[in-house]
Amino acid sequence: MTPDAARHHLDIAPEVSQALSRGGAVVALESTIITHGMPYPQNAAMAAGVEEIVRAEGATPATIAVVGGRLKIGLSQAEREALARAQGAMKLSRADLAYAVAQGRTGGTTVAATMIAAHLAGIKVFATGGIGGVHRGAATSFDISADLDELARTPVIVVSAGAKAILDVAKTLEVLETRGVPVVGFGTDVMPAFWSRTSPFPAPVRLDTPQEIARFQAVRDELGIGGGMLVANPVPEEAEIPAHEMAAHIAAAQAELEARGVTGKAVTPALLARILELTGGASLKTNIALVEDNARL
Ligand code: PSU
Ligand code: MN
Repeated sequence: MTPDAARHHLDIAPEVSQALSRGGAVVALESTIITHGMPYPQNAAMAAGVEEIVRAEGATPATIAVVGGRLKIGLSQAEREALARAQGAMKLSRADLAYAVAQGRTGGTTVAATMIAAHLAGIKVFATGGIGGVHRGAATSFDISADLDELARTPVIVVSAGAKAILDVAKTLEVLETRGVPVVGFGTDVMPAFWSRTSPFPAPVRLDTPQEIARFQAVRDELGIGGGMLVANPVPEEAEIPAHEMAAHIAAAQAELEARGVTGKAVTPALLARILELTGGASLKTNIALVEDNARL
C-alpha cells in the first residue's frame, strides 16, 4: 500500500501493521487535538480513551503524529503521553508535514495531515472532533482550512461532529460541495455544529448505518470519483450545549481574538482555548464526549 519512497519515513506500530496485513479494521486518530486542541491532562486522557473505545468496538486505533521527524502511524502509550505534555509541538497540515519530517521536528497532525498519513499507510477511516473550515470573516481574511482541500483529494472517510460552530458553517458547506466532498448526516437531516446537535443548515445527504456509509465510499471508489468524505455525527444529547448558548461565547471569543490580531494557524487553537474559559470548562467536556462518540461510530 505505502509507496516505496514514503516507506522509510513511516513508523507503523506493530499492532497497526498486523491489523492492516490481515485486512482488519483500523481507525486513524489525529493529534493536533492533543497538542493544540485541549489542555493537559485532559488531552492525554482523551487520547487514551478514544483508543480504548476503538478497541472495544473490535478495531485497531492508529493515533498519527510526527515525533522527532518520524511519521508515526500508531503511538505507544509512552509516546502518546509525551506528546500530550510536549511544549512547542508544531501544528502540521499539508503545507508543513514534510518540513517537520525533514527537520526532525515533533508535531500534532491536523485533519489534513492525518488524512495524508492515513492514506500513505493504507487506512481508510479516521475519527476526530471537528474539521477546519471556512472561518467567519473569510471574505476578507481568506482563512479557509486546508482540511477542505484534503477532503477533496485524499480518499479517507472522516468522522466528525460537523463543522465547528466557530466557523462559517454555510460557507464551509458551499466549499465542500464545490470541491465534490460528500457530507453525510449520520442519522440526521440537519447539519450538526460540533458542540450542538443542530445548525440552521440541512445535511446534504443522510445515512443511518455504518454499512451504508462504507458502501457509499466503495461506490465512489468504483466510479473513480476519488477524494474523501465527511461524516457529520451529532454530539450525544446528554453532552450537547445548545447552539443559542454557544453563540454568545463564540462571538465574544471571536471579537477578542480579532482585537489581539490573532491570525493563521493560531486562530483555531486560540478560539477553542478562549471558549473553554468562557464556558467554565463545559465546552471541553462536550468536546471529549463528541470525539469519543465519533471513535465509536
Ligand atoms: N477540532 C477540535 N480541536 C482541534 C481541531 C479540531 O476540537 O484542535 C483541529 C483539527 O486538527 C483541525 C484543525 O484539522 O483544528 C483545523 O485547523 P485550521 O483551522 O488552522 O485549519
Ligand atoms: Mn486557517
